[in-house]
Parts: sequence; C-alpha cells; structure tokens
Amino acid sequence: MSTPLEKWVEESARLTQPDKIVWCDGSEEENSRFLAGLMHDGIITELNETTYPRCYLNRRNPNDVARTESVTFICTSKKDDAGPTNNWMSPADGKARVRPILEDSMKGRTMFVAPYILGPQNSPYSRVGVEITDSRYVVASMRIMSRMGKAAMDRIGNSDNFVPGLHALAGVNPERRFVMHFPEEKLIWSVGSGYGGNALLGKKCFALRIASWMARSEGWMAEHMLILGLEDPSGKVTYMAAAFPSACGKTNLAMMVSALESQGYRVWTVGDDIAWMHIGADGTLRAINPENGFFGVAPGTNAQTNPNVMAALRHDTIFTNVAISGAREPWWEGIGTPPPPGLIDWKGEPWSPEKGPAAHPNSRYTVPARQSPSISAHWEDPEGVPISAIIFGGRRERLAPLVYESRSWQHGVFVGATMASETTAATTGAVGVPRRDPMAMIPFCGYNMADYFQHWLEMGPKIKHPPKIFHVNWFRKDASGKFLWPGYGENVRVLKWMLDRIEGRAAATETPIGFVPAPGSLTLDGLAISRPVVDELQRVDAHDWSAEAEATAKFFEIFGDRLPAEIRSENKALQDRLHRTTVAAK
Ligand code: OXD
Ligand code: MN
Repeated sequence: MSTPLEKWVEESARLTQPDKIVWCDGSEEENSRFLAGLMHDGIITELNETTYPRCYLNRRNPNDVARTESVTFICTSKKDDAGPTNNWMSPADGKARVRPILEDSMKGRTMFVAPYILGPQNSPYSRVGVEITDSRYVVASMRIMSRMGKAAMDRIGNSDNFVPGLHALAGVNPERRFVMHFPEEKLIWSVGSGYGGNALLGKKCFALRIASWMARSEGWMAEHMLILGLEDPSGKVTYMAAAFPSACGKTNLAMMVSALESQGYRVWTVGDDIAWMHIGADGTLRAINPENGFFGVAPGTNAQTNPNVMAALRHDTIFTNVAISGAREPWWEGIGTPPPPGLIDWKGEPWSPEKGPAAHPNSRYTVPARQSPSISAHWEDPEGVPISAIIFGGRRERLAPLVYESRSWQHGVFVGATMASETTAATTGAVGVPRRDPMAMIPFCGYNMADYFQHWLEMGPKIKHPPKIFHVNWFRKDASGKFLWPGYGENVRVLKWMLDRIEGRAAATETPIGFVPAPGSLTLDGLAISRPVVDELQRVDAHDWSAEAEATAKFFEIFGDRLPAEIRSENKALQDRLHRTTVAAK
C-alpha cells in the first residue's frame, strides 16, 4: 500500500514524466551534491572562497526576476471566496489551464521531492509541506528557507497531513507562467518561473496564502509580519510583530542595531517576513516564524542600514541576480562602496555606468536565519514568543504621524485595514499616490479580505492578553521633501515608547486618529532633532485625515456587503472625531 505522499508523487510523475525521482533528505552530503551539480550545469557560480566561503551566485533568466501577481490565482469554487483583491479561477479551470503545461514538463529531467517543516521542528504550531520540483536551485533555497528533509518526512509518516506543492520550470516561459492556489484542497501548482516568491512554495504560497485560509478555519493568524524582541535594561524582552508593505524596511527593523544600546535597549530578531500567531495556553498571542532563513532584497543593504545581515551573508549564502566584482565578491547599488574594478552585472556582462544598475533592483540573498548576530535565543521556541504589540506601517510623506496607538483592538484592526503606502516615482511615475495594502496582505491573503477583516475582529476578544496595536511612519517629509525622522537604528526610540505604553509608563495625547506620544515621552536624548521637527512628525492634520477617511471608505466599497459593519462604523467614528476637531478649531 502506498502512502498518501507516495500516491501524490506517483500521480505527479505520471503527469510530468521525469526521467528520475530523487527524494531529498536535507543532509549536508546531499546539499553538496546538488550544489556541485548546479555548478557543473553553470546555474550557480562559486564566489570568493576566502572572503565569502560557501557562497554562490545564481543568475536568473531576465524574464524571471520577481513575483508575478498578474498570474497568481486563488482557485476557489465560489469567486466571492477569493474576493475582489485576488485573481480568481474555478479549481477546474485553474487545473485545466495548468495541466497541459505540466504534462511531460520533466521529460529528460529529474524530479526532486522535498519535504519541509514550516516553523520550529518540535512546535505544535508548525506545519509540513512537500514541494515537488525539477529545480535543484529551488531545493537548495528551500533547504535554507525551511527545515527541509528527514525530520519533515518523519512528521508526515503515513499521514496525509501535508500541503502538496508541485513546481515545474516548464521552460521558464512568461506566456506559460502560473502560480495557482487551491485552498479548498490545500494544494499549490506553480509553473514557468524559478523566482523565489513564485517557486519556493513554502514561502508566500503556503506560509501566507494557504496558511491564511487554514488559520481562519482553525482560529489562528498567518501574517506578513516581522517578529522582534526588544530587550530593556533589566534584560526583559518584549516581543512585537510588524506588518509593512514591501520596500518599507521590514528586514532592517527586525535586525536593527539599536541606537539606545548604551542605555540597555537591544533588538533581537525572531523573523523578518512572516508570523504565524496562535492563542497560547497562557492567554497571550504566541508567534512563531515559519521560516528558517531570510530571502532579502540586496540593493540598499549596507553596514549602516543593516549591519547584522551584512555579517550574516559572509558565508553559506545564495545570492541571486547581484553583480560580482573581479575578486568574485557580491556587489549591489547601495552596498556602501563604489563599483569595484572588473564588475560583472547581474546579466553576466561587464558593467559600465551607462548600462544602469549592476545588480537587479530585486536581487536577493538567501541566508540561514541563525547566521544573524541578532538572532533571538528564543526564535525556535516551540510555543513561540508572546506578542505584546502589533505594528502596522507604511510610507506616507505627509499624512501619518511617526507613531500612534489605536484606541482598542477593533480600532486597531481598522487601522490595519486602512494601511496604505505611497508609491515612488521610480515605480509609477506619480509620487505620493497611496496604494491600499491592508495589513500588507493584499498580494498574500488566500481568501476574501472582507472575511479576513472579520477574522481579525473575532480574534481580539478571544485573546486574554491582547497585544496593543500601533501604527508607525518612518517616512514623513518636510515641505522641502527631506525626511523628518532619521530611521534605521533610531527607530528603537519608537519601539521603546511602545514598550513604555505597554508597561504603563509613557504618557500619550489623544488625537482623532489615536494616541500620540505626549511631549517629552519619546526618548530623544543623544539625537540631534529640534522640537518643531518632533512636533511636525507627530502632527495630525484633520483636513488631510478627512480626505483619507473618504478615500478609505471608497476603497472599502469594493467589498460590498461583505465588509464587516465594525470596519464601517470605525470609519464613521473617525470621521465624527475629525469633524469635532475641525469644528472646535474654527
Ligand atoms: C515579498 C518578499 O515580496 O518578502 O514580500 O519577498
Ligand atoms: Mn514579504
């Protein structure tokens, strides 16, 4: 009798017709063999063995360098279950579209079966997936990003308790590229791309899209959030989870070197991208990081913005689409050193300035989390870490203050649901256009976001010691376009204010949008910042916020009647508070 896993592998092999099937055990020996094979085939090259031991460069096909949201689908029986923010196909149509691409796609190739655990090996909150792929680069990357191999296989045993994901390169053809999710049967099919977010099926596909579906039905939360611990001078660590859209510095915040280290405040990293949160036996919200590594954007990363990751990626790292120097060391824009001699760009050609960026703007490093000097001693605790604060944030040039605290859980859910981030000229041509991205989950929520808001609303009252919910904005600018807040390591000052609020130590001033730090309650010593700048950072402009409230009401219309009444009433209450402020000011 074959097991459910063996049956699915046989079925997948019948469909894709590989020459050979290899079951991956995740061992060092196996990994070395795969890396040697990848080098032999010219898919990766080894970097400088002295300065970057066991580091490799992978150059992707230029047509395959980013997540492709336009061909990412949630395939549910009812269209409404996917909701207005997802691409939808019926499960039958989704399979009919992709099956012909999968058919015979592994002829002449090897099929790898890679079982993996998302989350600490012994955690009751962890889940198991199996990725079938014809890419050894995917297997080598999954080995860094998840706990891949024998332990996962042991956990599955004869059961059907795993999320199957079938991935085939299928010629890496953008015309035949799909990332399909079938949440009702917890199945993933991905074809035509080898790029991380499309092809490492444990990451966005399982840990967010499928997991968010599972989390709703099982009473937990799968979120696009970093997890950090803030240590105070007594050595006590308070954990916080934060959701920011891409390019808003999640990895940098999670791995921050604190500007208040001399006062005894340190930041420890638990995760940089995804948090799975369950209600613990002690009534706190417990978070685990389902991942085992960091898949971070390289450009802009340097000794100032993220010294911890710079230290982490000096060994055992896979780089993708970065440039390399004549000395075979990785290089990217914003690394903090001028372009070195003999620079080869991400396409493998000699670089010169007129060619544009040497590293692809979405070039990446894939590095084991344990290699970061900032990794928390508790990052693999089976029970997870207790979350005392949830932080939402975005890039807002003028609207949102540096930090504010929500009035309640329900109001905090509203704050998350109204999250937005301004686009930059580089991406849209129009600066300052807010793009709505509730809880930073727009590309990752595996079901109707109106139901997702409802799920958030229902979770709060079930948590005996619910986290406080805050909103931050590191990106406010003055009239001349200069950032008002220095950011990076100085952001710890804002985290400290949150900690002081949690501990009941810091004063706050009520505004229509929530509570901002009372004068003097933010720790600013040692920072050259003037009082007027601090005031401007905290200013809440009732007119701007009224316009914002109208814009969010408009955005919420896409959800129709499915939008929870609480969200609507929070927006109405905000508008009333803003109205009272403007009337009072007249
Ligand atoms: C993302 C990522 O695209 O984490 O959000 O890679
Ligand atoms: Mn992400």
